Amino acid sequence: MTRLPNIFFLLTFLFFVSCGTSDEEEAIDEVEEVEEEPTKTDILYGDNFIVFEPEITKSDLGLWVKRVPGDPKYHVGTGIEAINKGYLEFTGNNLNTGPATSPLEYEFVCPKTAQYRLVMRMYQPLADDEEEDKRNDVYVRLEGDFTSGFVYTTETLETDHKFWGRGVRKWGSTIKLEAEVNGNDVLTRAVYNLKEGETYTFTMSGRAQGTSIDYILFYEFSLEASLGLTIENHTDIATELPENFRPNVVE
Ligand SMILES: [Ca+2]
Repeated sequence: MTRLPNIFFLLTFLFFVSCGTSDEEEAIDEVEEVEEEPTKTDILYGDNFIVFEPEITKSDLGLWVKRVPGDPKYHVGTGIEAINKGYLEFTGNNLNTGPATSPLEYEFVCPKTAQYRLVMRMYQPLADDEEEDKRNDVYVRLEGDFTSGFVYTTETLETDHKFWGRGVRKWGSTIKLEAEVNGNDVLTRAVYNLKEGETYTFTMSGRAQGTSIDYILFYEFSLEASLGLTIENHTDIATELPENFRPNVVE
């Protein structure tokens, strides 16, 4: 008859041990969540997009200059300010063109097999007398296991080509490549067939002096239809795409 109280004691003991373990697990989960807080040095991966600040490159900035508040050349603007209050301005070559200079590399892993379009938030620091087709382009190329998703050959997308757009004294975007297709000069979107889990190296080099890049975005091309996006000259991608398509914002 003395066994029953002993069993009761044992079960009670196990109950409290069990509760204790559960609390510890919750505490560990909380610590892990804190450690996973994003920083602006991260590439932000969505289900169907990849976005990052140009400043996160591990390459030497060369003739690219970081513009931040307090710099007299920092563009505040009237709309959405530069994300994370910073961007890179290319200071080499001239306002029209020049060789691919100061290459900046970015390595990312594709989150989902799909077609992705490249766009960048871009600003042209034009003087009053300068035409709107100046200070508006960079060179881009991509390395990795991919094929071209539109009219350009894969080889074209693997080598430096002009990537341009409009952001006339305000934040706009670079949205089109310029390259030959069957002997003709073609200016249209750059679309890449990327594979989930593959690592890609994206390279942006300076072309026209003054071209300023706030952030770089690859988004699944089908979103243009499903979200009803209009991506054309002068579009500010920060306002045209949903807010979560911007880089992590860190105060
Ligand atoms: Ca930025």
